[in-house]
Amino acid sequence: MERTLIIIKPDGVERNLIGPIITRFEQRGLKIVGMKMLQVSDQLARQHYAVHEGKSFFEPLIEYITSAPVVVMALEGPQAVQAARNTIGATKPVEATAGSIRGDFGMMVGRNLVHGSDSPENGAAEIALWFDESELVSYERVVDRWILE
Ligand code: DAT
Ligand code: MG
Repeated sequence: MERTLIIIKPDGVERNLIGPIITRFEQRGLKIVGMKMLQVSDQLARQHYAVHEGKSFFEPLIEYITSAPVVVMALEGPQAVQAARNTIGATKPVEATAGSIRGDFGMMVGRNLVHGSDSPENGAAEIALWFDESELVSYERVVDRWILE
């Protein structure tokens, strides 16, 4: 089963959107297998966004993600990465489809509310970066037979 790392970024937390954002993923049928709130360190932020190092938006991005607490989740499901990214919407909120999180709640790329891993490999790597194995759970949901065929 595929896993993806979701981050509710500082604007999502500060704007009281933790609940509405989690609801989108829960309603979709993705299973939460890890969840916590933390203040991101400068070091963790730079590790997480290492692929963007050197780009013009890198330093503002580090400042943004470390500016207030975040909520991180590990979500599981078939094609969890793609499902979550569709629920999140396009990187630039003005280009995100209405009905997606960014399309419904966002205006600007530097305040786009949520992170989602972009491949199954990065999903696994990002979950390993943000979570200790002991913080992840494995459980059966009774409703799964009504969500997964
Ligand atoms: P995504 O978060 O949709 O996976 P990404 O991995 O390309 O997007 O970039 C990571 C974050 O960096 C993104 O959520 C917001 C910021 N960012 C990306 N492209 C940007 C740009 N052209 N200008 C400003 N910020 C940008
Ligand atoms: Mg990305």
